Amino acid sequence: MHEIRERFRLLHYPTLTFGDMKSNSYDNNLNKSLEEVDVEILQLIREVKDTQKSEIELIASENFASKAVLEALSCCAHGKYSEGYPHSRDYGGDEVIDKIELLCQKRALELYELDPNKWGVNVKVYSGSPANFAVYTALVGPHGRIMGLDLIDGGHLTHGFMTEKKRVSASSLFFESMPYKIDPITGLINYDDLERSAKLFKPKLIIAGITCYSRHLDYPRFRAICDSQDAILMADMSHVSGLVAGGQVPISPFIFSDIVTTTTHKSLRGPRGALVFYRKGIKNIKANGEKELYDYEKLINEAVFPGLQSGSHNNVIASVAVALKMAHNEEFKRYAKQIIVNSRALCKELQDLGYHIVTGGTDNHILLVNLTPIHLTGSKAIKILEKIGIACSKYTVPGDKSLLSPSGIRLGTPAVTSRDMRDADMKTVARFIHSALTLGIGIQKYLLNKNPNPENLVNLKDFSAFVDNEPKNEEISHDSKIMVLKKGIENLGHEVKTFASGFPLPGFENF
Ligand code: DSN
Repeated sequence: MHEIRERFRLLHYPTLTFGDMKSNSYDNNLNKSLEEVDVEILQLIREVKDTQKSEIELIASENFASKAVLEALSCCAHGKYSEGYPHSRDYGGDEVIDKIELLCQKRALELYELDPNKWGVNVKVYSGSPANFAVYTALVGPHGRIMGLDLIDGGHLTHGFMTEKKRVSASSLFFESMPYKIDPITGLINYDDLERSAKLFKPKLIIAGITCYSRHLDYPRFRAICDSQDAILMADMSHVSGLVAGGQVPISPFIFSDIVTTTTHKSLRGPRGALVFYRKGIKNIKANGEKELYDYEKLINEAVFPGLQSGSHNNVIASVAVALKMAHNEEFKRYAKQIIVNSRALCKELQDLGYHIVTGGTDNHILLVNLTPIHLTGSKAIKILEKIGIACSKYTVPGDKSLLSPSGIRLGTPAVTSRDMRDADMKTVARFIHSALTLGIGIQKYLLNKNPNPENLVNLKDFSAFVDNEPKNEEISHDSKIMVLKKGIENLGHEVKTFASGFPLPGFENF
């Protein structure tokens, strides 16, 4: 190798050393590491990693991707353009990209045990929101009607969310949406109500999907309602796709749905991406023997490209393929099972500590804690939890009137399970949550005593200021109540950090 380079130098640049030749190129930075090129960003990335190591991650939609998934994600395929589909590209040089995309499709179908004659999959949508939008674009059409679980009741933004005053999501702006609801007492989806509304609204498509709902969905019931209105059933299994892959749901959404969308980065533990599965082949054989075929494949693929996207993210497709392979084995099944064991253990411990869990329990990776009885808002709860090193999201509970002031917190176990936390650890986590919320109540009481008001209200700004920095040190040392609360936050923060740092974190060592 060295000899060849030397001959090349003598032939073309006899007066330069090889080092000179390199330094004469346009850009000498192209093979330098991030450490050499951009310490500022590297430092921030390391801070993200340090936080991940030392905190307890209970955001239900998050997870930690494996090292192999992350390696594929940062691979050279990222720079390739590949408009079109395998064997039908607008650009030359995509032969290998075709292989990656086809392999990803094959693995997606195999993982969910789908017959390639009956199901197809589009693997190039960028993420969950565009995946759902692509389906509506393909199958519902402009101003066609869709129905999804209301956001305030645990549905997703892209399932048609709008308020009384504003069509917030593009899925309600370009399509006509009507929500279905949960029962305000039980917290369970009111299927009878959905059936009645569907009869009146006559949607073209109904979405069976959740972002904050802790129970299995009744897919057979969704199917029956869709059939009664000749509607398409689309399952958005983004939150539970890892549980479906790991065989941890009683009924797979594929059995009853026409379309299944999913993100790939939640319980499935892949990179940020999405998949759109669609039925294909024979839909029905008519009385006269004529075969009616599904027409989803062409419509969906055309909606994705060229309808909504140009090039694909080929590194992501490669990385999704790795995640799908890693989800197709016994280890992943054990992982998926443990997610639910952990979720139930966390739920039980919180219930034993006196907390009210919406629906009375959980079937999946999510639990929704109703904080109304302890008079602490979801916003204040996530603030104090964040301060002591527990990340989770605020969420509305049955009875809440506004999305802006939710009375609950949503907890999820995919990420902590990827860190090898077990049911016994969930007891410790529940006790940390309890201690933090108790501190939150104490802070609220203290602030209220200091500034009494007829509404008995402490605003989030004052609460956060107390948690983060105020009062100042001099004030603290003169007020024993403040000292107890501040010391409590500090000690709990140390405990959480020591606990969390003891668990492994998937991915690269420091990155
Ligand atoms: N917003 C995400 C979640 O947390 O569930 C889904 O897009």
